[in-house]
Formats: sequence, structure tokens, C-alpha cells
Amino acid sequence: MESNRKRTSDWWRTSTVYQVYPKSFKDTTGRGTGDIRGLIEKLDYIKNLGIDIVWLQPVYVSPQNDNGYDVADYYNIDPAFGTMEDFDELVHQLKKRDMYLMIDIVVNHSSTEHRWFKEARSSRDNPYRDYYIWRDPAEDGGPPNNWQSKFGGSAWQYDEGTGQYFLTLFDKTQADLNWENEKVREEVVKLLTFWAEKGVDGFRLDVINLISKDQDFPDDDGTVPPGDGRRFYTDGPRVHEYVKELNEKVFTPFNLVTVGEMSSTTLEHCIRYSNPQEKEFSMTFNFHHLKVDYLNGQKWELKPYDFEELKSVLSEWQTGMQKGGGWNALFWNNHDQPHALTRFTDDGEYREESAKMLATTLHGLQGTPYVYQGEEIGMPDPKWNDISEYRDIETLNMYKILIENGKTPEEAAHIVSVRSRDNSRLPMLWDDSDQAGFTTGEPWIKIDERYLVINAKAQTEDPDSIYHHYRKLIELRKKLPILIHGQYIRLDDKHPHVYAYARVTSEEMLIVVSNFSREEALFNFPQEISARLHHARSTELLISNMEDNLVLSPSVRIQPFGSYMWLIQDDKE
Ligand code: TEU
Repeated sequence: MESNRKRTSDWWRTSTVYQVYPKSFKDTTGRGTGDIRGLIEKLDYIKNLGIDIVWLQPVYVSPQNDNGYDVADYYNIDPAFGTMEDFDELVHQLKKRDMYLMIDIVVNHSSTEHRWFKEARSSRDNPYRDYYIWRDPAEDGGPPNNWQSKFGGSAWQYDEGTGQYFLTLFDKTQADLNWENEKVREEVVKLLTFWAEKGVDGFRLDVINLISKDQDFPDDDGTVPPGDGRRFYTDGPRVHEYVKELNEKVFTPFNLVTVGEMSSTTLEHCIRYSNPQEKEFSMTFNFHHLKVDYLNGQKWELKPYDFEELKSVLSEWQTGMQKGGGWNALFWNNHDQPHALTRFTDDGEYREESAKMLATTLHGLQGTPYVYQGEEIGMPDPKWNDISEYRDIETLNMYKILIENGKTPEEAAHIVSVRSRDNSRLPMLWDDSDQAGFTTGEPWIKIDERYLVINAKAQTEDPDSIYHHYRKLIELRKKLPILIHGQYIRLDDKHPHVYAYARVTSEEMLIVVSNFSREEALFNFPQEISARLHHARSTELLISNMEDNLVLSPSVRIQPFGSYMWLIQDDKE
């Protein structure tokens, strides 16, 4: 067993995390899906980016209905990904490179293939029955209430054998665990301890803010959008109590970095989840900035993204979390989201500029940045319009529901091409060889044909690539305390194309200005900033995606998708 290296209690504040979706990362067997050995092969690629922590998404035994987020055995590696020896080798190889491993923990629900659930389903008085959430049918024989699954349809599944419904907030094969049951909490502590003792350095906890449900399980009367029941189980009555228990028994004793994935959460709760005095998580993911293109807040209703809302949400969370002592997990992309490159900028003519602009904009903020595999080489969405290309359970469910609700197959296919989680689940593009170097077999999902132009090998060899732009940003985070501690101040006043902000300390100011449009944009700094520029002892352009070496002045003209990060040092007087 590898021992945990000694670290300060907040070592992760200067770190950058690389998210690995193993199924699509690197296949070493020819079966067409990625595996742990493939990740080991590519550790130097990740190390050279400057990454500190690798977040490995689920590789546990699973029927793969939700690509591993349906766990059937929390203690064993699914043979599709390799063996426990492979996992141990990964831990060893990361430590050899002074890198850390964060693994995904999915304990809001388990797979219905899990031993616990099979026991629970066998009879009403089975000792495992209360590991899950069972309720009698409503008077009409239907589901106990009107809660909806996040993947479409009712959140309840009927079990003929025992005549009751069980709760499934996600897929019908993902049964919600009953955290009210102390035995469930003990099981979770046990499995977390098992992985911590194997040398894991941290956990990403899947939809962990959903584990405490309102025990009355009331119908949602629809008065509070979206009216699907989420208000009765999101950031629920005992959630902080449960998380504190995990922190006390596992996170603190093993000095682990932890990030809670918070579905539909609030700033107030995330301050509580991530303020160190609360002893809960190191940091939190929230998704409010990634709903600015949801019409009426509905994921499957499209609208062009609202730039002003994007900036105000990012600013609200920067300012609010700083004020409350919380800590943000910073991200544009993950395995559930279409690429920001396609969603918010131009993944065609201005693909490189856009990818670098998004990177600079995010990495200048306060928090721990997450780089999702492929983001660092500017992978765009595939824009498929044939539903047969898609694999994601949520996508396939919603395609059917869209058509049931009156959309034509073409309309439904277009909505899916914009929203599907598969947009970010295409295999990593390693080089310009066959199948982009991902597999020698038949890939589980189509590979983006653009791999001849967009691939990791070409970018590691090009000093001006998106990959090296990320590397420089990650390096800056390690060198500049202002990126960790600087107070966030938004500088643009609802500018139609520019997002500008500063990070400020008593002696320095770091400024980021990004143009999110195809238009050249003129940006005038606020008076107080211009005055501070006037007294600056030095001004340094730290990084930019433009060749124009733009001089920082009270008024700057920014090229399409141009982005700049300057460091200003004040006069000592
Ligand atoms: O995601 C939860 C989550 O918030 C998203 O899945 C979102 O609810 C969904 O895309 C509907 O918009 C986590 C994992 O990241 C995801 O991959 C899993 O499918 C899900 O939990 C269930 O474990």
C-alpha cells in the first residue's frame, strides 16, 4: 500500500485537475473502450501539461447503462477497464510523477445489479431492504408521487415481486440509496476508507447534494420551477450532517482533496459545503453558468446563450464564494456537457483563438481549475444528426420524449446534437494514425474525423498550440499567489462582447480581458482602474492568444476572440 504523502491541508488550491473519462481515453486491448493501462501510458502527456491531480471517472464493476455511474460493486475494477493490479500500478505511477489521484464516488445510488439491491428486492423483510427507498403505490396504483427522473419519465420504478415502488432519480437501473439508514452511511465510510487506504488522494462525489430526501416524499405542486420534485431532495434536510460525518471519518483523517458535484444547488449551500470551517468538502462544482442557453431553464429547450447572464453568474459565484470563504471547482467542460468551445464561441474559423480565450478566462478566476480530456487540444462537438450515432441513456430517452411531445425526428435530432452528453464523450484524439491512436479495434462511439488536424501529438509538438497555452496557464497558477488569493472584481459593465475582470491584492492587480465575439471590440476600463494603471510600477502581459502584444491602457481594442492576462505591480510609495 502506498502511504499518503504529507501535504498542507489546502495543497489543492494551487493545483489543476485533469478529468479522465476512461471509456474514451486510451484503449490498449483493442476492445474499443479505454482502460486503466491506457491512462498509465499517457501519464507523461498529462504531467507535461503541468497537471497535479488526475480525476479518474468510474472504473468499478458496472453494467454500463450510465457508463459506470451505475455501480454494481464498489470494491472491484470492471474487467473492461482492467484489474486491481492495474489500478495499483496507476497509483504507483502517479506518485512516481508527484501527481495525485482523485476517484469518482457514486453513492447517491447504486446499480440495480448491485448485491445490496438484489437482496433488497428479494423480499420486504430482507435486511438490505432499507438500503434503498421503497414506497407503496399511490391510491390509483401509480407511483408514490409525481417526481420526475433527470433522464426523463417517472422517478419511481415498480417492483412486481414485492408490490412497491423504488426511487430512481436517474436511470431506472440506478436505485437511490437510503441515507436515512445508518447502515448505508457505514457502508459508504467503509468503501471510502478502502480506497483511501489504497493510496487514493481524493474523491469527486457524484450528485452528493441529493442524498437527503424530504421523508414525506410530497408531490411537487409545480409552483416552483421546474416542478419535477427536485426541491424535495436537493440540498436536503440532513445533507450537511451526512457530509460532515464523511469528513470526520475519512476526508480529514486521510488529508484528502474532495469535490462535491452539486446538482441544482445554491451559492449559500456551496459556501457551507466548501468553507474549511464547516469541515465538509474542499470545493464544489455548480452548474449555473452552464444553463445560460436553456430556454426557461429547461435543458431540452434551446436558445442562444445569454452572455450577460454567463458573466453575472460567474461573477456572483466568484464574489459570493470569496465573501463566504468557499472554494469553486472551475470548469467549462465535463462528460455531461457539450463543449464550451462549440457552445459559447467559434469552433470553426476561430477555433484555436476561442479555445485559448476560454482557457485564459477560466484560469484567471479564483478556484481549482478542471481540464476535461480533449479540452486542452480544442476538441469541438461532432454535431451528428443521426440518432443511431448516440449512446448516452439520457440522450436516447430524451430523443423519444421529444418526439412523443410533438417534435419531428429532424427537430429532435437537432436538439440532441446540441445538448447530448455524447458531444463530449468521443474518444480522445491522440494522433493522425488510424482511429486517432485511440484504439486498434471498433470504437464504442464514433471518432471525430477531424483527428487528422486536431490531435494531441501535433499540439505537443507546436509551442503555439492550445495544449501549450493551457500548460502556461497552469504554470502561472503555481507561480502567482494573486491567482489564488486575489480579490475578484468584475470590470466590464454589461459590455456586449467583452468579459473583463481583475484579481486584486494590496500590491498587485491581475487583469483578464476576453472578447467572446467575432467582432473587434473596444473596451474602456473603469476610471479607478485607469487611475491605478497610471501609477503602476510595472505592467506585464502574462499570456495572450494574439500576436499583437497589446499594451495595457485605459482603452484597448480587442481582436475577435482575443484574450489577455496582464499583471500590474503598484508603485511602492
Ligand atoms: O451527473 C448529474 C447531473 O447533474 C447531470 O447528469 C445532469 O443531471 C444530467 O445530465 C441531466 O441534465 C452525475 C454524473 O456526472 C452523470 O454522468 C451521471 O449520469 C449522473 O450523475 C448519475 O450518476
